[in-house]
Amino acid sequence: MPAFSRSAAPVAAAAPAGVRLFFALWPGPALAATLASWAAQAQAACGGRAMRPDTLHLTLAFLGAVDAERAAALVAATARQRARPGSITLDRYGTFARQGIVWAGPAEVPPALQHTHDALWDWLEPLGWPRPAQAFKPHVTLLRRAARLDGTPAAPPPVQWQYRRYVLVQSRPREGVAHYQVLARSAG
Ligand code: 2AM
Repeated sequence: MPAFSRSAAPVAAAAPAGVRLFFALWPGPALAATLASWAAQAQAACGGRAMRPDTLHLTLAFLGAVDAERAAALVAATARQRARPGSITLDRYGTFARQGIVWAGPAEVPPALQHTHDALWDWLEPLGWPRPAQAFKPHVTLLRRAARLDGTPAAPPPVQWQYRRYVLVQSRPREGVAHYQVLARSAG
């Protein structure tokens, strides 16, 4: 069965005051379990801290801190947005050296995913969130604070991620560990 994008946490009624938000694709449990095994394999070679299976995701748009009123408006409006459904081939590991991140991602950005990202920013930009200057680099962070980035192993055999919705997520860092709550889902 294909692993459709699905939230790991219940949808909350509204966002509390001053929240840190981002839009993401969220894997279903089967894909999250596969990616967790990738994280364990990568951790054995690179060290660092593996993301918990229920926190694995692919960020489409990071908004940073958002006040309660705008957050509530976003929660309501997200349910009226639509992703362009598509499939992502996760087939490689990459690193962000400065943050000690090891990630999994596609060798090439699928056009439907690029379109979903661009359409999301077409919506967000007029609302006041600046579109990132850098190109979209879709990735699922597997490890943080990895020490041995030059020892990154080859990725396991590719997996397909079929998605049809994205989610608006609140991030609550606690003691250096991210806790995420899905606040809203796009129409599907
Ligand atoms: P990362 O996994 O590459 O660190 C929640 O923090 C999500 O938003 C994570 O996926 C994280 O990406 C991303 N994120 C955090 N800060 C960001 C920033 N300043 N710009 C873009 N994405 C960011």
